[in-house]
Amino acid sequence: PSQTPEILLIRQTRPDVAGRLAERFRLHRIEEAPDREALLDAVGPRIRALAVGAMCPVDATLFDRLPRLEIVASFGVGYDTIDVTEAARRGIVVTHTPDVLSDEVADLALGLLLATLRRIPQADRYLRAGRWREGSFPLTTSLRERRVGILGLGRIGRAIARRLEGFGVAIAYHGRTPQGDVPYAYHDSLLGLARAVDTLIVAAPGGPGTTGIVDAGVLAALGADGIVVNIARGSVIDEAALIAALQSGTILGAGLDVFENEPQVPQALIDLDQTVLLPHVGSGSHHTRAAMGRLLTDNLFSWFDGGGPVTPVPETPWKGRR
Ligand code: 8YV
Repeated sequence: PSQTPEILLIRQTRPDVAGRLAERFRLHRIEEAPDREALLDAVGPRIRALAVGAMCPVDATLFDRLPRLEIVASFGVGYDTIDVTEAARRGIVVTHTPDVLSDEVADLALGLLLATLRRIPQADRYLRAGRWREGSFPLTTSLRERRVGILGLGRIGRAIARRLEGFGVAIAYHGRTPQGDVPYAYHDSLLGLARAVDTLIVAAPGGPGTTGIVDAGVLAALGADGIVVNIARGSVIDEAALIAALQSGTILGAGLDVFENEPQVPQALIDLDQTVLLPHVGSGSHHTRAAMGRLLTDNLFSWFDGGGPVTPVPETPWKGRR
């Protein structure tokens, strides 16, 4: 067997990532294989690392085909599509790309919040349609005097909160544990937070613990001026309940960068005038995607240099084995 570690790329198409990895490793690309099963049969037993792209499913069925797998390096901070419990059970380390995208996603969250409140895309469409000559664009709701709740005060939630401080609004949050080092009001239940605010920004990780937690009751508690912004995972919001709440006027509007079944977006959300919808672009700048790519490759280089992973997920801490 060759000494060069062999890496399987799944949904990982960035040329800079593949280029840097190819300097040191032997790469196999699953999407380029005419027959995925045949590729797994042929090279699966030699694969020591996976480099995976956005929202890539990685589970026991795949691990079964990769008996020498040591590490999964994922592109993105969220890893709800990776079975980290199973990885931990098998001694496989999973890495992600935290921190390098927090400011970018937080910037986008504020942009989406303002776009939703002040109807910036709708105003742009109004101008382009030549309607300004007919009269002024209708007045909108405002960020002024709003109380903003953040669901999930992790790295990205904190970056959002820091930006909101500059806007002079009241900030509260809900998460599993109160954070000692922030001046924002903590609510020990999501429903309690929703009752206390009129604007909810979702920044919680996806996965089984958060599926559908923004439900009909939470939405109703925001009230008729309620605005929901989601830059996290579509699964955190009960999308059918959100559509119903928007259609009935239970809440006022929603700004969404993520959806339950991407890239499918329910026609009902598209048909609504009070939604701003983005195609999962939170981290999508040249600057930040390049930084994410560097961190992914740094993890693999460090691992095969014997230095351990740079940014392992907490579920698969490195214990200095290998
Ligand atoms: C995706 C994201 O990884 O980091 C995350 O959790 O959702 C995004 O940054 C991105 O879409 C990858 O292409």
